Amino acid sequence: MSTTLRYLHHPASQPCRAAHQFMLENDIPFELELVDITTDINERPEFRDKYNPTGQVPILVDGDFVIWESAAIAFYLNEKFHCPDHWFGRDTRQRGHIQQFLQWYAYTLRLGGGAFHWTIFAPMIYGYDKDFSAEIKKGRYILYESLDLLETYWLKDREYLCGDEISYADLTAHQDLVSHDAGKIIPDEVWKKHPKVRAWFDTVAARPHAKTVSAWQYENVGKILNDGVKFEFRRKTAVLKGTEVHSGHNHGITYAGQDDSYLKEKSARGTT
Ligand SMILES: N[C@@H](CCC(=O)N[C@@H](CS)C(=O)NCC(=O)O)C(=O)O
Repeated sequence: MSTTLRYLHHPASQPCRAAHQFMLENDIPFELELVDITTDINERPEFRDKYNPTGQVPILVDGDFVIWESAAIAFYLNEKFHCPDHWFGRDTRQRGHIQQFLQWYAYTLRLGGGAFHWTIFAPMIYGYDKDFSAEIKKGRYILYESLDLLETYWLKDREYLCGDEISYADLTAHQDLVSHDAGKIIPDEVWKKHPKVRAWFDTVAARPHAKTVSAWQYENVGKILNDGVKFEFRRKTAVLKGTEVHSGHNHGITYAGQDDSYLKEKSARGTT
């Protein structure tokens, strides 16, 4: 018996957009269900018990099977629907390479999303009188480091991140940069120093489904930046967990990038 797939998501979420785009690109039938993460609905015990103990989206419900983590969702669907091999790799090496990217991404580019979150959404969650400069600095540091590696390693001699064809790695990384692009987090001079990343970003952005899933982000972040629109967040917790700066929690050990030295050094070298 076939069941209708339910995809629980929010369009402001980079991982949600990536798996969403994967489903659209592969004509996978599903029903879209909005989880309003501007409220605390996803933090409630009943939501966590039923769907995801971390409370995060995206979540895929396939009958009595529930799976979360965007890359795992796409991987599951890739197998279930026998999608073209290029998405998760045609051979052992390419499959390994794509997994390598996804794991690298999770602790680099993804956490660099803090630069966006703490600049654009955090004031609406915690108040405009709060100082998020430490979080933003940390996010930018990780983001710029990630951009450097995208430029000099992942895209060094190929059109896409893991080869000459698009893979899930491209969808996930692209959607992270969509948020930065919409939030004008990456200055023009930094884009200019990463021409391969820029060309790759534009190539992936030109895919019709990229536009479909990114439209909400560009439109609404545009309203925040250009028209001073403020969204009401009925929650007082970070939407991008893992990107907060907890100065007292690391026994006073400073993390690289806590001061401006990295950013200054990079701009002195002309690399950011
Ligand atoms: N590693 C996860 C990250 C998911 C994630 O960060 N989701 C965020 C939105 S971008 C979320 O649900 N935030 C709401 C919350 O944490 O309460 C994935 O790839 O699915």
